[in-house]
Amino acid sequence: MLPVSNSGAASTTMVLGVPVTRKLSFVVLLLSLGIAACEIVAGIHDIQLTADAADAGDAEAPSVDTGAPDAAICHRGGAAASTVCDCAERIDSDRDGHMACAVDPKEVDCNDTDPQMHPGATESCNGKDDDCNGAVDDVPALLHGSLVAPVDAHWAAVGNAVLGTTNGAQLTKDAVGETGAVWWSAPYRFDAFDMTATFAIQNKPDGADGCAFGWVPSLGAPGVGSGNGYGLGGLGGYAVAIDTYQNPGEPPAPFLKVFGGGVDATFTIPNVRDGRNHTMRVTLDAGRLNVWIDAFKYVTDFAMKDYVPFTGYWGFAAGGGNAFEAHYLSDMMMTFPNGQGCVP
Ligand SMILES: [Ca+2]
Ligand SMILES: [Ca+2]
Ligand SMILES: [Ca+2]
Ligand SMILES: [Ca+2]
Repeated sequence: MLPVSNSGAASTTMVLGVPVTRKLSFVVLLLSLGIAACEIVAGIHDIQLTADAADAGDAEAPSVDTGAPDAAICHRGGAAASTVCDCAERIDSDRDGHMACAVDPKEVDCNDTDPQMHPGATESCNGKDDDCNGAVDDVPALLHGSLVAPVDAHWAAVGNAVLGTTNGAQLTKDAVGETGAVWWSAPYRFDAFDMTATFAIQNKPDGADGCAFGWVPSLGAPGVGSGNGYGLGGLGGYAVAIDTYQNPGEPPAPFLKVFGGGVDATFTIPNVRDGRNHTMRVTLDAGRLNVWIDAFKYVTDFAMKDYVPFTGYWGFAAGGGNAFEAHYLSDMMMTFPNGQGCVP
């Protein structure tokens, strides 16, 4: 074994005929020669996270820790390791302050050759797991595009819906048998979301059938269902609807309806069929639904029975039949707070 000082103090040593003025440089030299530094400093020195005074003014890498050795089980690459980190793994090669192996799994550098990737980094849409949390491009998504001209290119109108009017989208006209919807034309995973829509329903007491925010697994073809489902009929998935037609056993119209899967529930709300703008906010998290109308909460932690997150599309639809009315959507915004990926 080669001689080495463990004091941490600067010293001059001859190694393989080369004068090494500092222990740091000595270890670096050994590493560069392919000699495991642990052989020399086993149980005594770890690799340091940041430059120390001895590093001042040079660009040595990797750097060396003169502190106490690690003894705990470490983690590497996001998985628990069965052994302590070996010496080579305790090198902060890219000098971003994190190593490829660490006791705390949250501190593991998932790419020790990329200084932009490390725990605590900001995730961005670049195909990399910047923050080393195990998910690539898990960027919280805020989706908000104009429904008035110029209309955001993400919006797709189907059925009788018309985008880009002065009030946004007109989903149905005051005419028999109209159905229409607007969809954000990119798929997202519906595990948790926070959606707010601004809608208006024609002031027509004998109108029908209503409008709905829907999140569905597929838009199908032509991407809009029958009027007998607020423009969502046949698409599956889930919806929160303003129902404007009172069938037997239902609350006075308009009322709130939550349906899809094994869920079918109604809730009483104030009259929003008055030709004015109203807001609907819907949040879903861990299979629990909350709904606000005009900032008042009418559905609180409603359990969506057997809800399983799925990937699909979200939008706002409306429909009528032999009874009918006009429906409008002037604004709609969706947030996926848990990180859903980049906006396509
Ligand atoms: Ca690193
Ligand atoms: Ca890194
Ligand atoms: Ca990530
Ligand atoms: Ca990324």
